[in-house]
Amino acid sequence: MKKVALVTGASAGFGKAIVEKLVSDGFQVVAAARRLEKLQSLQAELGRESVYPLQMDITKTDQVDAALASLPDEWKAIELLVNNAGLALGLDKAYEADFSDWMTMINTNIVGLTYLTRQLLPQMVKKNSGMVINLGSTAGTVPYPGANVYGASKAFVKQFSLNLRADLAGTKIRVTNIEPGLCEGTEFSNVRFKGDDDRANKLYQGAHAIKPEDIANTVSWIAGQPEHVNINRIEIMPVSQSFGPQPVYRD
Ligand code: 8X3
Repeated sequence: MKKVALVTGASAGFGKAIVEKLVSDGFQVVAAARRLEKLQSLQAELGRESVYPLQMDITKTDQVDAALASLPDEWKAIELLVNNAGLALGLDKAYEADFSDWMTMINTNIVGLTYLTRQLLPQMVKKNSGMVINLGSTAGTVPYPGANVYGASKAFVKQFSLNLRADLAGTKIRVTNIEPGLCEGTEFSNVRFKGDDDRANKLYQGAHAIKPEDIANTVSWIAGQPEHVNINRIEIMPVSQSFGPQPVYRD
């Protein structure tokens, strides 16, 4: 029998590429997102036996409960949870940022991710088998102006991932935090800049940024490790991106 994975944010970007890769690796994938028509296209592309479209908004706990309860029996035994859904909104300084943007990031990147994980972990613990792969960010480690709540939410995801490992000690369940840097080919910057596509496109010009396929390959590699191996964290940047000096402002 094929193993079942559940991927959130599966309608586009990383999530879609991860679904495609996991299906080619032999998983049956529950593809979860808000946009049902995009999930249905993915199912049409990859086959009904390989993809199950699951419409849900992970910020709405009642929708998550109802969606999980609606899964047919052959799609219920989720062995691999990929918590990919998340977003950045705005790049404004903390004293100018829109508080409702902060709440949306907190509700998606933190509340949604933790709720779904909490709902699926008991069945993994009961079977003593499973894997959780979270999508963090380099922004969870490297501060930068305007990252305020986005970076902090990804720092949460990093520490939550590591703390899950602590709680799951003695079980065979594995947890990984993938921490990408600059990535193109997703809706990330178009969402962050609220539809200012020119600004989003400029960010990637000449940068040869990471692509969704790079992250999908990483998920596939992690999922393919022997069962005694846990990849705790993996940080991935394009070669074009590196580190700079810390600024010092002087009088
Ligand atoms: C994406 C990386 O640098 O845009 O999480 O915050 S960055």
